[in-house]
Amino acid sequence: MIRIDGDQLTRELEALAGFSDAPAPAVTRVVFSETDAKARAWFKAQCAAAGLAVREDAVGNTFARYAGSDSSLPAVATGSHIDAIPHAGRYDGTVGVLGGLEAIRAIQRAGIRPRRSIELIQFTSEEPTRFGIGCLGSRLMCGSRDAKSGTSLKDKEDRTLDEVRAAAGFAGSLETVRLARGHYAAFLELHIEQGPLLERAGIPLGLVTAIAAPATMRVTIEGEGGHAGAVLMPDRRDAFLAAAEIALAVEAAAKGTGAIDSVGTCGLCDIFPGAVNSIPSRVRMDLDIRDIDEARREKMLEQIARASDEIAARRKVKITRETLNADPPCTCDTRALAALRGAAQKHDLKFQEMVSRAYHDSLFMSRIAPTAMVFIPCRGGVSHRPDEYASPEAIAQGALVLAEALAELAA
Ligand code: HGY
Ligand code: MN
Ligand code: MN
Repeated sequence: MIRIDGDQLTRELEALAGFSDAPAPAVTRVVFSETDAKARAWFKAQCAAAGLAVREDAVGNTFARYAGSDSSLPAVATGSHIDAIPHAGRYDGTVGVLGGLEAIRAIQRAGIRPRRSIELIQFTSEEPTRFGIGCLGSRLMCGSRDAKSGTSLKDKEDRTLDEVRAAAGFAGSLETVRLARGHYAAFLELHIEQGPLLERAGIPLGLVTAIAAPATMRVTIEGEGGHAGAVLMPDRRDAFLAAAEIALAVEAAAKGTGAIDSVGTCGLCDIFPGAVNSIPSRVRMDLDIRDIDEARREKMLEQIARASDEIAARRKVKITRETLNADPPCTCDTRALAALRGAAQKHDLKFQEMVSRAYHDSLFMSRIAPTAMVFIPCRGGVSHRPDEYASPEAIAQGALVLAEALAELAA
């Protein structure tokens, strides 16, 4: 009988939340920071204590394997991320990593020796915070990005991914991160919903059937700086005011599709030179545009591009656009979903099928393995905020369903 040790899982989530560059209850844990290194070391020790074989690849994806009886068979995998955006919560990603660890331990405690190995993965840099693109570890794993990322991706200090990962102790060619389709027999990810639907419906589990298509557009606006008091308004080419109109164009594009699944915002806006009494001469803004329908998302991007060209001409500023990522959505695998559904039914747990509006490493793992996700409710649907919260019983239920599904797929 598979049983989850909810108390240990809660203690481990608390311990992991302690590795943070922001005061509790917020969590900030940016990839390859000192704090991230400490959290990684702690996590690897927890996996070793469970008797798992631990390895890391060239970009810091961490793999902890419970050996099955037939090592020639592709393993079944589960996992998520432990990096956290600034001033985030303590459950995004970590529930899937530590819930996956507890699921494996519960399978071990039940005396189950699966035929297929079960591998827990902690993906590097699921959040776009440091290198501007999300799911870096799983993108390199599935081939959505290649080794050129090592030099093309840079952080705010203009340090390349290769420099930063080497300083964090991860060497070797990024080519070696790539895993072939078929490397895993299936991939499952447990995650908080990061939305309000499960809590509103009073349903403890969500079976994710599809994951929305994310895109990030970087817009750079060059106007003319100057003294905020001395330059008269007719003579100004204020880069931030052009950026403000672009941000409103993002909202208009998302609201204009008529579909509730179209969303967009500007989450990053750097103003140069950044002094209250200096007219912004340059602005860099990153736009986050998503939809579960890829064609509709593309139309939003086109509309925003046209709007920014009109704004540039009217305000006599120079605007350049770069698409950092524009990924297709994914649909989850029916067999992997069936394993999760069977696990929920085995324990009389109600569930609803739903799409994920957040992206996850599953979006990329689905390119190389049959993939599905299981969601648990989070209070008020809040996430990416210090007041993000999932109850111990919801987390334990998610880990139980994950454990049963893993055991079934690995049998
Ligand atoms: O932004 C996302 O969807 C994910 O939480 N990184
Ligand atoms: Mn997140
Ligand atoms: Mn996440």
